[in-house]
Amino acid sequence: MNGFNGNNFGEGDGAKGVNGFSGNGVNGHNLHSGHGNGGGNGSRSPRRALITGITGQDGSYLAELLLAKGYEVHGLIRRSSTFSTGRIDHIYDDPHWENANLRLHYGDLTDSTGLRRIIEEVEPHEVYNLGAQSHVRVSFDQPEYTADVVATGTLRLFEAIRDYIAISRNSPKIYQACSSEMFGSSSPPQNEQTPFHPRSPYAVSKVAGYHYGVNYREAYGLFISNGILFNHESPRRGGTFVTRKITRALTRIKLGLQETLFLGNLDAKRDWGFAGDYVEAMWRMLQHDRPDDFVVATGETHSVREFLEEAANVLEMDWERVVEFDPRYLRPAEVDALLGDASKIRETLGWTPTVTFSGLVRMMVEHDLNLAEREQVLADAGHVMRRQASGDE
Ligand code: NAP
Ligand code: F7E
Repeated sequence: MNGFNGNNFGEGDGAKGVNGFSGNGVNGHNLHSGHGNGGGNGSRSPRRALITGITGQDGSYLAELLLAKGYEVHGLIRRSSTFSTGRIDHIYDDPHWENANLRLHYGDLTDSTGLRRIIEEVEPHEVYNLGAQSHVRVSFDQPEYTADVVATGTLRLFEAIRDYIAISRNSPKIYQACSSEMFGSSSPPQNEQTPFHPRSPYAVSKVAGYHYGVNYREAYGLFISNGILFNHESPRRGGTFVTRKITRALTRIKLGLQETLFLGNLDAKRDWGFAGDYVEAMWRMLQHDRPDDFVVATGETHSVREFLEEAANVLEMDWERVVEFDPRYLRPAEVDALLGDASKIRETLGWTPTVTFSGLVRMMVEHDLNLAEREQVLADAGHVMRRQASGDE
């Protein structure tokens, strides 16, 4: 098949996939076998999606959703000295299997030639641009890199798609991951009409990505939908975002694996939803008959302190005895209060969240308690506990 597999993840790694799996994924089983839409060696699937950021929280849920809908899913993956596929190992197919519906390609949003090559090979019908240096605090430490990936990376991707459209008869629909951080200091509630007032290099770069989207829509007629998503969390959330940091630490403290949780500003308020619900909103935006901008949120806001209280209640703990303030977790400029008004997507696309705030906290705590219990078994068996160098976020 015309070089389709030429850039497939795993190419060049000998007989095994790049992760060294010779079977159908990390657990030796494939949750998505049986879709049978044809992989790289058979006839091409009528619905192909390319996801940048597939190894991230949202990328993993979106890949699951699209596979379940029968898509052939392609993901952009960065080369790393350690494996970064932990969130998608359970849906990973051996690329040598003819019916593999999940294909990974080495690439990077800072590398335009690679982006062009992958788009020409995949010939996607839908592109979801989720790749980003997504940590707000880190963006103050690495502003230039953040801009390169989040702002210019978006521009590179749009340009690659524009050139691809010119040489093909295919015009992919594009989802652009924007953020409630773009609203920054604008007063809540925030909706599609609320002015942007970004408060971090990350947020400034997301505003640029948003405007590239609008501009390429107006100038070249590209189908680009901007999803302005408020915070969304899950058991797959990165460990340095405050929700997961709290649920990981409190569960470990509960089992005696850790003593203290150091945090910054407990007064910040966020509109926290469940990531699984939010990827459904992304997909719905691309099934709409025209590109548009949509706020995605729960319409409820809670402080970091309230998240702590809720998590501690599930564990029947007194959080005030174990949490300490550390100024290193404060930001040079803070976003005090976010509360989304998602009326437009509810009325236009029929999207509503299914997981409540307390349901989300419980889901994360129960997951992390299970992780901590496993860690405790290892500790009790005398295995040395591994400390994690997670940085200063
Ligand atoms: P995440 O867990 O941090 O995942 C980010 C993904 O981007 C990872 O797959 C990462 O790859 C990849 N990436 C980083 N730098 C890249 C580069 N230079 N080239 C290609 N890929 C790169 O983020 P998330 O929570 O899933 O969020 C998904 C998107 O939505 C991001 O754009 C984020 O900014 C945006 N967003 C998130 C939220 C939220 O609350 N979660 C809200 C609004 C908007 P590695 O695995 O190799 O690091
Ligand atoms: O911080 C406060 C912190 O890092 C939430 C990203 O997905 O959502 C996320 O950005 C709040 C902030 O998320 C700690 O100051 C207190 O006010 O979990 P976070 P974020 O900055 O809201 C948006 C929508 C995105 O687009 C981003 O990609 O919690 N906070 N103490 C702390 N935050 C962290 N990380 N660590 C602390 O110790």
